Amino acid sequence: MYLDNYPQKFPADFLWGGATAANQIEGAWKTAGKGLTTAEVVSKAENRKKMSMDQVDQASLAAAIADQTTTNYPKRRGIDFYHHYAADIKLFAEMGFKVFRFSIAWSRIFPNGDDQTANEAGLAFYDRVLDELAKYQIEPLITLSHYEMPLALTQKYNGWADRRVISAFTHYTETVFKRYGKRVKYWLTFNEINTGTWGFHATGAIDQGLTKNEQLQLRYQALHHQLVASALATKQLHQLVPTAQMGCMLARMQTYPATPNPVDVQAAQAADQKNLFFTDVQVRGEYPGFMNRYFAEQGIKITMQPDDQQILSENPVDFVSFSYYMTTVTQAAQDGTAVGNMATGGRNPYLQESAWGWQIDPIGLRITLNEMWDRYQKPLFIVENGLGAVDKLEDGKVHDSYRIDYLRQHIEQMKEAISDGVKLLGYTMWGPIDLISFSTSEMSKRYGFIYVDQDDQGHGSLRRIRKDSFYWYQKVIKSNGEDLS
Ligand code: BGP
Repeated sequence: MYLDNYPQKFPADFLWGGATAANQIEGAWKTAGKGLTTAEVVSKAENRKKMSMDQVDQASLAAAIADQTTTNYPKRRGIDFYHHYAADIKLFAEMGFKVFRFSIAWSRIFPNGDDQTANEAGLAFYDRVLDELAKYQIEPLITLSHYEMPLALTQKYNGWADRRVISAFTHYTETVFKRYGKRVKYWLTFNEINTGTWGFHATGAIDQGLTKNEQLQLRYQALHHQLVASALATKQLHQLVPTAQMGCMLARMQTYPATPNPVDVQAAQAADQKNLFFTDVQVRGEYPGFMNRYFAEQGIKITMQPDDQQILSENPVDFVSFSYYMTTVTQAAQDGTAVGNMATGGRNPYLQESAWGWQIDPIGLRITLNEMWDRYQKPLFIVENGLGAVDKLEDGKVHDSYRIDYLRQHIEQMKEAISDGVKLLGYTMWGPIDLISFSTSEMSKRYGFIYVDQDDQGHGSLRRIRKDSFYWYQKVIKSNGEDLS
């Protein structure tokens, strides 16, 4: 027997599609009993290269609650997917989507997060979305928590900092598994769970005014609660719907050593470990030794209950999903230069960057896929990747060849990784329809194949227009990734 064969095509059942999040598309922020979410009290960034996500303290929170308009809080209006979902899904179907990733707004189902009874009108909305997807045989991929939670849980418990939020969450997850479980095979617990180390948008905990160390303590404790909640949700899903699969979701930030100097290589490895810590717990079921050391050295003490470790080890996820936008560079002596929205790393002189300063690295995706596969040996799913750019609408058209180039280069590298032996389930590019930016709340940072007529102030007809990339992606899906021209 000779070993002279390897995969050179995407698997026939490869899941092509797109990904969104409730707070960036739905709007209808007060409709049908929905409660206010943490995403809806975060105001716009002051400028394009600055992040707005964590500028929440008690004063800004009070001001946001008093302000009943959508003007300064674009995530309250989204792109009004709540009322356009049928037409939007029809457009996804026209492109040939096999999968659509979206998130459920917890506060549509439980307006205060810990209500005893679910809000039927909220549940019914996602039934309608699922009906529409079923019509076109588009597989749903649902994120249970994507950068938002009911604001009432922040007010009552300071979000995930308080262990009691775990039971509120598992009540919510049990409710949605029972309601939608038969129709949904793929689920994710927390979007980009690792970004909880950055604060409010992911933990729902206000920690302004604390020292850096106190902030870290609070955030890692909140994240421990999320890791336990994630394992408990995985257990529930497996019990309630044995055929369904749970995935974890990491903002993967591959980092390269700035030089071959071993001190830089070691620093890069340590930075990488902190990124991979979360998936390590969710896949391998225990806190890795390097984090125990890090916590001890930082004076961080994670409070655990006696059976937490068992919960984590008995309920690993079924597949590993991640977002991929950029890579970073690590030096032993960091200068703190920010690259992209969540990374603190040096610039890579070999790479181009987007208008928002995110460094573009298609080959890094192949490297990442190989490393993730080597480390976990579980099926991978790229659930976000894309280019935020300023699009120009000319004569009713958008010629976004830059977006096509970006996506083509990344898809080529996915194929290389598949040839390397990586098991990849699918690809949901980020923002198939223009939506509100997570980091800056701009509308003008567009990712979509579908243009949405709305500006940063919220003016516009909300009309949906197919961009050039729409027809390109249609061709990509039709040829199962063979025709990328
Ligand atoms: C990821 C988030 C998404 C998203 C995307 C693009 O980090 O999971 O919610 O929006 O990044 O980021 P942005 O919208 O800031 O350009």
